[in-house]
Parts: sequence; C-alpha cells; structure tokens
Amino acid sequence: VYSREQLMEAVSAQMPAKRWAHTLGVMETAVRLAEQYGADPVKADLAAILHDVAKYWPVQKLEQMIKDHGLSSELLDYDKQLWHAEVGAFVARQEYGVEDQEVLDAIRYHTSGRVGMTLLDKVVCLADYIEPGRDFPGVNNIRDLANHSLEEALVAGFESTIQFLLSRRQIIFPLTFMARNDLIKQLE
Ligand code: DGI
Ligand code: FE
Ligand code: FE
Ligand code: FE
Repeated sequence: VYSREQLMEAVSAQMPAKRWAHTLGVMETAVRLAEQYGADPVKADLAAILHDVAKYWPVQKLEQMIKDHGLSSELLDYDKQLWHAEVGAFVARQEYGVEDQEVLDAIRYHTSGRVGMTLLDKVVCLADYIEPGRDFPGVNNIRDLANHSLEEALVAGFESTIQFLLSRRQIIFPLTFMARNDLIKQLE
C-alpha cells in the first residue's frame, strides 16, 4: 500500500511537470470545494491526486487496457482524450489499491461527467475546470458560479467544453450532453 506521499511521487513520475502542477491545483481546489459543499475532503484529495494519472500514457496502451480489462469500450468510438479517465480509475484500484467506489467513480467520470453525478464527482470535475492554473475563455465566470452553486458552475463548464468541441467539428460523447441535461434538471 502507498502512503499519500508515495502516491503523489508515483503519480508525478508519470507526467510532465506542468501536468503535475495542474494536479496540485486540482487537489487544492477539490479540497476547498469539498469543504464548502460538504463532500469528504480526504476522498476529494485522493481522487484529485489520481485523476490524470493515465493522461500521458500512450494512446495504444490506453486502448489496449480498455479492451483487455473489460472497461467501457464504447469510449473507443469517441475522442482519445476521454480514455485516460476510464483507465485512471482502473489503475487507481489495480495498481494503487484504492477500493473506495466513490473515489474511483469521481476519477472515472471526471472528464465526461455522467447522469446522477455524486457530490464527489461534481467537486472533482469542477476542480478540474477551475484550478488556479486553468486559463480558457470563460473560466473566471465558472469560478464565480462555483462560489454559489456546483451545478450552475458545472453546467457552464460542460457547455464550454461542448462549444469548444463543436467549434472544432469534433465528435462529442453523448454522456457529456446527458450529464449537462441532468444538472439542469437538478437546478429546476
Ligand atoms: O485531463 P484534463 O486536461 O485535465 O481535463 P479533462 O479530463 O476534463 O479532459 C478534457 C478534454 O477532453 C478537453 O480538452 C475536451 C476533451 N473531450 C473530448 N471529447 C469530449 C471531451 N470532454 C468531454 N467532457 N466530453 C467529450 O465528449
Ligand atoms: Fe483529465
Ligand atoms: Fe474536466
Ligand atoms: Fe485534469
């Protein structure tokens, strides 16, 4: 089993310094959001440490792991950027011994979102959008929304991603639309 320090060491060794700095930002932001909205900060921290563990793995390896380990193969029909989240959750359990299903799901759905996102899913996904190192059009608006509503902020985050993908004529994973629709229903 890994201590928190050993885990951070092992994860940081699998990515460039810039991505590790992003991970530190997600950790800090996820813990802050967890405290603000009543999620478990220890779980938020653990999910944040691991959320991008597979981000820099070769695409071939991600594809192979999805096939070999019976992970969601539907993802292979969509953008490669989605694959690291699914594989990351698998590796968190298999390699780093994370057993907590809430933590594993927060890692698994941090990119796509899902219908019925848990409080922890929301905290980690939103932290990934707004950590201090993020700089994309509209990020400050999402940061402001995050001060009063996780759901409002996440809707804005997903809409920003969807608009970005549309502008590049990319394929969009339907679960992201469904996650966005579901959050809007929660706000009604
Ligand atoms: O890994 P990060 O860069 O920290 O962030 P992420 O895990 O949220 O990945 C976001 C990238 O995934 C972003 O550049 C958009 C891309 N992407 C491609 N297809 C989809 C998608 N993101 C979502 N939410 N839905 C998609 O269908
Ligand atoms: Fe990611
Ligand atoms: Fe994200
Ligand atoms: Fe990330």
